[in-house]
Amino acid sequence: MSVGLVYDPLYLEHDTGAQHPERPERLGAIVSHLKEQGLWEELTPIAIDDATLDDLNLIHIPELAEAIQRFAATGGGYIDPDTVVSPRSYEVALRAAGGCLRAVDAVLDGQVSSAFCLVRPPGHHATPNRAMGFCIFNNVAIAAQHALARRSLNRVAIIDFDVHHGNGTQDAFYDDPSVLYFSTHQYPFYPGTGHWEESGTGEGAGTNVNVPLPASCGDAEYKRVFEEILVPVIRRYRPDLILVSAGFDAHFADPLAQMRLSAAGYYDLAETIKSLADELCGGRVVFALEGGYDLTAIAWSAQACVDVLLGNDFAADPLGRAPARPAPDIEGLLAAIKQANGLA
Ligand code: OKP
Ligand code: ZN
Repeated sequence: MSVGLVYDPLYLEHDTGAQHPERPERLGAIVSHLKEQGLWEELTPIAIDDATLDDLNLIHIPELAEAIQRFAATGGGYIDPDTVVSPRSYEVALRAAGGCLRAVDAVLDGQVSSAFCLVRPPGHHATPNRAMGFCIFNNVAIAAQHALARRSLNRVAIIDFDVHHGNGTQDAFYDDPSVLYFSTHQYPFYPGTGHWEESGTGEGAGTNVNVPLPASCGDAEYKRVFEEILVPVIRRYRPDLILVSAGFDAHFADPLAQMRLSAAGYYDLAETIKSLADELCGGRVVFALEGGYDLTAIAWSAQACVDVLLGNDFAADPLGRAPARPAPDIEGLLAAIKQANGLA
């Protein structure tokens, strides 16, 4: 069972400035942690290249790439209050998307059984026509559409456990039944979308499943959401491939959000995803990094996912479980979501 890894030092060259949470040190922390833990050498490096304009155009309007390229070439700056383009950001963003594309190919070719992509900038907020929320191109959406359009898959499931709603991915596939988009996220929160009533339109009706959670949900709440909603929804959908928008910003130590997952909680979520992949699509699953801004939390949470893919036990982390607090009541919310999705 070989587990592929996508990483390129070019990913460090997207320069967001000293104050920005989405900084190169995020990848540095994960890479050095995986090396210290002896996991780096257990992973199979996947050869990558840059996404082409044709690849980007699987999801984005051609004007987006043109605008980013021009902006970067003229020195860059902020595209929105959160999103920086530095002089090398265009080439880095092309390689982030390219990394996810090659990971999907490596899994579909049977070169590796599963893969983890350590990429930046992240992608899930990038819509077909705009970059936003730290994201330039939608790495996971592009990889999903590549699998469908070029590798003749029929159905791809995208599981997005980043604490923010992946509005860009939702937009890309809102009317498309060949992609199931499932997201857990803090709600209400940035970017404002992700209500459970946003369920898809036209042929895509019912293939967009949002689980908008109140702040303070932790390991127990997420486990329940995965068991009671994710598992039946994915089983019913029968994907040919699972992609994961793996954001580690629902960790209790994250500075941007107010959820309470631990690395052990992430291990459980990844185990559920891995067993769905084993049951439904020959284990074919690709994780791609999205957010997560506490360096210790993301290093151990990324390890938790890698350990699941490698078949290793959970490695106890120094942060441990979130300090005890009253659990938020998600009973009514889950009942409504089950009802809306025909699971009740
Ligand atoms: C990217 B990813 C209000 C604050 C918005 C943007 C957060 C982007 C998160 N302007 N902050 O999903 O982790
Ligand atoms: Zn996020």
